[in-house]
Amino acid sequence: MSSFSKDSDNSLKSTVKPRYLILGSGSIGFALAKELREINKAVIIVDKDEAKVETLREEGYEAIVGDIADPELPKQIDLRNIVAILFLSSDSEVNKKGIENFKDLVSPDVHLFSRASDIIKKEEMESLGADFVFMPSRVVASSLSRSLERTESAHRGNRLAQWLEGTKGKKLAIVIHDNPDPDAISSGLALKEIAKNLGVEANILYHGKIGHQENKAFVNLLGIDLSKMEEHDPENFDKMALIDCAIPGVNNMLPPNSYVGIVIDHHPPGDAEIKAEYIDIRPNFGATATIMTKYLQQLNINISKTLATALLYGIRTDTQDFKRKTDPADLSAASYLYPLADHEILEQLERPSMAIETLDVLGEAIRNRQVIGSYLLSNVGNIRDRDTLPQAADYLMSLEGISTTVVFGVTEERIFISGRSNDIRINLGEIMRQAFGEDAGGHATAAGAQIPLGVFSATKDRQTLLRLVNEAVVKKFLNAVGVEEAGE
Ligand SMILES: [Mn+2]
Repeated sequence: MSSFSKDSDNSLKSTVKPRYLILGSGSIGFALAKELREINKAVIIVDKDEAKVETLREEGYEAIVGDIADPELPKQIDLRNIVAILFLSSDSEVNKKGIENFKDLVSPDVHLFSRASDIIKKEEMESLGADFVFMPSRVVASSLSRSLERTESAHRGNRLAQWLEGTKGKKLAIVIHDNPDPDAISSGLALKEIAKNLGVEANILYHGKIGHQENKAFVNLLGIDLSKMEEHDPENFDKMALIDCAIPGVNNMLPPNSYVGIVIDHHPPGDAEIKAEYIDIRPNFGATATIMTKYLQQLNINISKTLATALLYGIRTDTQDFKRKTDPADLSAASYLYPLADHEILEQLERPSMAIETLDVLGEAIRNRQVIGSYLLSNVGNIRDRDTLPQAADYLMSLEGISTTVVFGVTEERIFISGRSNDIRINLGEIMRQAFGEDAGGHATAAGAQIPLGVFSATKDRQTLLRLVNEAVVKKFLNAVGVEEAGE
């Protein structure tokens, strides 16, 4: 502490400040130096043009006259604390020489950035040791395409808003594809929200089934309001929107020649002619929910937790968690939705199969319960996931008059037993050990055991095996707690 005075501490800081060495102060080099200085980075600029160097110095830059290709150049520069060297000459050969001159004189932690005129030069620079090589034409092109996308997206937002404003006071049918998935459902929900913001009342209509358990859970957990097409004739609406599908009668129940107001979809349209007043099809996107998220952003519409969760789940399922047909737009939409979403619900949706098995096991446990005094024992039969047992044992504790529960089931090799108790007279862990041997244990209020099926392996059919297991477990447990089994 005492070895640094305030002054020496300051000077330490200034020498430690990382510096960027810019070689070549053409339009790119100078623009970059300016940007780096704006974000408070230290830069040193080298250029062979003396007048230019003079001007740079007048503007307060640290600048040196030098030739990038000159092998003596590195010796003229203080290379301490250099974090990156940027070779920015428009002449690729000059940059290559520069890379060769500097590469062995600086630590491998120093990043070497270089400008190349074409892909061949880029590869040559990379093999010379450049860490990052860019081609100005490509950088400009990709920046332009991003700007274009932004402008387009603003334009589309305006067009959709205009269309909806023209529909104000009327009723809109939002038709999503048959047997809708989370992408279709969440996209329909988003359009409904946008419409509501612009004074248009809408219903989401579908035909078929909300099939998978996951999709049912999705609709239920988020409380999404959908109507069956059979119950709401689309003919009774003033306008119609097709979402996550594009052609009347194709993957939806609309009559083939229906007049459509809006189509928003991400499926490649193929050869079919799409007819609608407003069409937005973006086949490069992984999900229609991504397109809808863009609209919500563009139109500055408040995204509720439910809507954000739905759209995020829609994007994730349609892109299979960004593993299939994913566009950067899908990722940016997802990252926009992420902080707005309900992660507890998303987590529940991610483990639906287990939740459903838990329900099945719970159902079995309730059906097969055997109550002896305040003890409840239940054999749930075959199980795949042993974690469902403690959940069932927990749940059954809420039944009236029950102070101890024991739920057991059988996998291919073992009997698993799980118990809960709030009976202060017994220590369930002890009882389990007494009843089922050393592979048992736990606490006074929560315990478990497992028994290899070896003992029963001679049993031919599964039904008989389950019956024998049941008899043995119930008997052993009741013996351990000192209760006579009634009626045996
Ligand atoms: Mn889709």
